[in-house]
Amino acid sequence: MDNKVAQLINEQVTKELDSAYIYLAMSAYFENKGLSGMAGWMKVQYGEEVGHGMKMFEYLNVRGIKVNLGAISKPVSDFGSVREVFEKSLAHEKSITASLNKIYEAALQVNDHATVAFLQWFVSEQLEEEKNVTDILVKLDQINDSSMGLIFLDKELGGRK
Ligand code: OFO
Repeated sequence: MDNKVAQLINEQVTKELDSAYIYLAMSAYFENKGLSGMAGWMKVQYGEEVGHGMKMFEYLNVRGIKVNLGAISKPVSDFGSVREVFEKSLAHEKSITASLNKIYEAALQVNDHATVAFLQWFVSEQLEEEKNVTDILVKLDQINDSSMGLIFLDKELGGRK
């Protein structure tokens, strides 16, 4: 495998695990605010991110590349509002999409078709991740600070499996 592509995927393993940690901190925030549905939603997201990291980890193994795990940074654990949490989540997902696009382009440049095919799943997944959070932000707009609306949204998000 091309060195640059291998290095970018290696870095992406850490970024996915970093994402997991970010969402776990968001889950803790919601739990502390009594929003157990949102806390559960974030816990599911945490699990998905670990899954993403492990997919990359296994792919490097299959390609015979040694995985070098990087440091995970301390996540933000306090937020000004529910909306701020989801805004931060959307901004984070956009940065992850950009990071994946960079790997995709690097793999295309060296005609690494296996990696391009491998990354297709992540490209679709990012579309879904950004849409999920955007939909929640739209609902938060509709609720417009109504505490009843927030209780209903919390219940709805708690249904995420
Ligand atoms: Fe792994 O997609 Fe979010 O960060």
